[in-house]
Amino acid sequence: MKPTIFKPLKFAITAISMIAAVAYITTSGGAIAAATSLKSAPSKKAGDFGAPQGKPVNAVLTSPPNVPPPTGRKYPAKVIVELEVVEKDMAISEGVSYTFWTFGGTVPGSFIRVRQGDTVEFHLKNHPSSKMPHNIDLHGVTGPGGGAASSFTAPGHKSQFTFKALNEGMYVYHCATAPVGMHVANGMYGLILVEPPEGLPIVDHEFYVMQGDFYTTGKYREKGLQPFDMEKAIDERPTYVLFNGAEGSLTGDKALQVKTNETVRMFVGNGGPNLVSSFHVIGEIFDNVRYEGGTNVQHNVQTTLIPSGGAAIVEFHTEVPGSYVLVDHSIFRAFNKGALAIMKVDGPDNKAIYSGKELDSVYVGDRSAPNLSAVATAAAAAASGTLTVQEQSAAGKALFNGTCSVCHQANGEGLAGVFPPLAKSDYIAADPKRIIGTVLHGLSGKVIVNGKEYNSVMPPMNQLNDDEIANILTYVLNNFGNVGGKISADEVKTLRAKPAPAAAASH
Ligand code: HEC
Ligand SMILES: [Cu+2]
Repeated sequence: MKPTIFKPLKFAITAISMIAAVAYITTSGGAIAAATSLKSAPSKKAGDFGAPQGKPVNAVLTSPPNVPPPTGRKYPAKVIVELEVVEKDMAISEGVSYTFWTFGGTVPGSFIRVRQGDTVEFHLKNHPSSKMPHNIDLHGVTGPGGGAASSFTAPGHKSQFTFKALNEGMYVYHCATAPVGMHVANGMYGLILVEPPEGLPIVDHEFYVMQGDFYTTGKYREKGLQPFDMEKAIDERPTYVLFNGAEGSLTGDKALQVKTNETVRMFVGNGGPNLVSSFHVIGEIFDNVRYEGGTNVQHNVQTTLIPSGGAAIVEFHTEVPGSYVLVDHSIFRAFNKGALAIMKVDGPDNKAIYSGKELDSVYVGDRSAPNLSAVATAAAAAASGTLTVQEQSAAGKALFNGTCSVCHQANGEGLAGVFPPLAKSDYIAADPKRIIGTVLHGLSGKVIVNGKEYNSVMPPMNQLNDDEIANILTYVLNNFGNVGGKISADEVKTLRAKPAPAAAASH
């Protein structure tokens, strides 16, 4: 955040210039009904700024997390939007794929940016390979169905309709073909920004982030192609809650990149279909939030609520370098369902504002690894029955670093007197297979590792699935000077099915 002292002044100026801009357009365009506009002041009303001027413009569409450049126009134009629906399999998590239905090939769909008063000629195409018909309802459209009735498009067809962008704001669009919930759950939503006539203030970075909840028949991170689960969707029990359509879509190599002392604007949408988002950036405070995508601005916000089928524009200034974690602060969604993204801020330390050392793994878990491609490789190999010890170890390393290293440390040395070493552990050597139980059921009471006594508690880690435990333990066995060997997902599965031993259950 920025020193508060500058804000009221800056905003007063912005507000005055906005009013001035509206006044200018009103008199020059002459199309706003004066009586209603005065009554509804200070908020701006819907405005029809007259017939489109100049040559028609082709809208620039971008894939998330990118945002098209400002329109930069001072007059209303005819804007042509071409959007294609594509149904395709994409990764929803490492080693997990899902058949998404998309606007423009991505989840969320392409970002559309127009200016208030523009006349938008909308072309919706449905790729010939699609199995379903689709349409589009844009919340920025004034008219029945928001365009849905005019845009019903069978596979291999296209349709066209035209609307005037009367209200400025940040709007969601989505498919509204029956069963509507299923189309939305499969990723059919995106954002359309209707800029105010004077445009938005210039910032250093603009990003496009959109949350959605997903319902698969398999469990969280269960590998392979996962079908949609209608029953879970109706019960509102998502398997995944995600930013930009995939776990890891904005982490590791794909994290958002900014520098210190920059201004950042995020257009944050929520496609739902079911959940309301408590959008928060760990370690930042929003200087400005245009909540619900509307015209009012709220300052100094920690967490902003984004309804399903709604959006917000958040702005902040970067001071301290490090990793900032975007979450849905309904926090199990972040750490157990995937609603987690990272913004990397590069630049010199700023000890006056924050002194601390960076501890990525505390918040980020396995997402602090640059990427988890080894996990995807291992999943593919497991599916084809050719999983090697090396592949298991490589996948296990990424997961170990996010899960076990918090206590046992990345080098497996542990912490004297608190967390026993996994390195050269005689406890492991004595019975390598029993560590499956250690991870599944936890461990408590007295244990002696390499001649030193520990009497502490390791919590059960049974939120990890069979693959993950097998790979982590294979990594442990083949590293840190341990005995070697291999643990298979089947061995984990077999033990998981048995009741937990009494000793671990009562600690
Ligand atoms: C919250 C801290 C914590 C985490 C996370 C954790 N452990 Fe432990 N672990 C412990 C403690 C504490 C003990 C000793 C328990 C006791 O004193 O009875 C232990 C014991 C062990 C042991 C047996 C003793 C030894 O050193 O050989 C193994 C094996 C082990 N952990 C593996 C793992 C693996 C693999 C993971 C990740 C899946 C993991 N642990 C995650 C705290 C943790
Ligand atoms: Cu659809």
